[in-house]
Amino acid sequence: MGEKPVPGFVEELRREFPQVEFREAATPADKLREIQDADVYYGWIPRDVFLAAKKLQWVQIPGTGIDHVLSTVPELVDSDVVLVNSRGPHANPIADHVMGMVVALSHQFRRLSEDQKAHRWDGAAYFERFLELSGGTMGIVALGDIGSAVARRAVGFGMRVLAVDKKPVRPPQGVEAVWPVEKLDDMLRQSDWVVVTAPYTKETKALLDRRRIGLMKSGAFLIAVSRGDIVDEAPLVDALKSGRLRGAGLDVTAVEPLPDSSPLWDMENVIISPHVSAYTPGTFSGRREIFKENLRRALANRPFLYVCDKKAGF
Ligand code: OXD
Repeated sequence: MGEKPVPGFVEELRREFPQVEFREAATPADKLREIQDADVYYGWIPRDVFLAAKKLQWVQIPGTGIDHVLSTVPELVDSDVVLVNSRGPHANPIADHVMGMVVALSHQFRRLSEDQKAHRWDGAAYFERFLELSGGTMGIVALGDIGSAVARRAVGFGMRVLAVDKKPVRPPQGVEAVWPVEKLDDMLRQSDWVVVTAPYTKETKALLDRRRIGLMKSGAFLIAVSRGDIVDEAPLVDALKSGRLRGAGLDVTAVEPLPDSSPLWDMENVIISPHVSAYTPGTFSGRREIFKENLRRALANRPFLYVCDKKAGF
């Protein structure tokens, strides 16, 4: 969800859109002042700023998940203000991160890295310890832009790919089936790898609860890259501790930063990354390009890219 200040972006916008007036608002006071007569807001809009707006027509957030902005600015949902996200450029890097975790877990990169630190060359310790991905089944929870990018990669690795999605989706090339969410239990029973890419909404809150984690195949892995609250962490920890689940890759956790007291930090079969899976230069520049494209579209009265369904929450 992070965004870093980009020196020169406002000047770039001014050069490219001389007919538009841009105001940079860095501090909370600047934002409250400048929003009064602004038509557009680019960034993570705070509630008091949204409420102070008089003419606001659209807000573009420089990220994918809209759960945070909808929960902190509930008035946005029923307003006429259009909410746009910047999801496109996130999909490929997040999918790369997923496959990185999959390979790192199946080939024990954490343990290899410990050996490297200790200058230990012990090939025999790894006899028959790695897992082949080809022939395994990956089940993807939500086949949106990110889920589809993961699916393409998993198909390339020779995996059987299943998915569930809230909307009817025609299975992309190589994907065996895209089921409605009602068939999630079946998908969990069949998957060696479960990858959570769904947005966080009322319906996905703790979707992977104790019962569903209990349905996962013995020896399966779980990867989560969208929102931590979709997975109930206590049963996940239990399943990982008992060895029923073989491992997990978590770029997102229920509480972020993951509290120091969480047992997940010290589990050898868990890889944690601090909600950074999308952080390539292309993601950051891509977000800004989408904003520019939407400005062009607004000026030409054409439909925006990546309009969100505020009621559905994604
Ligand atoms: C997002 C994120 O953009 O999780 O939603 O980073």
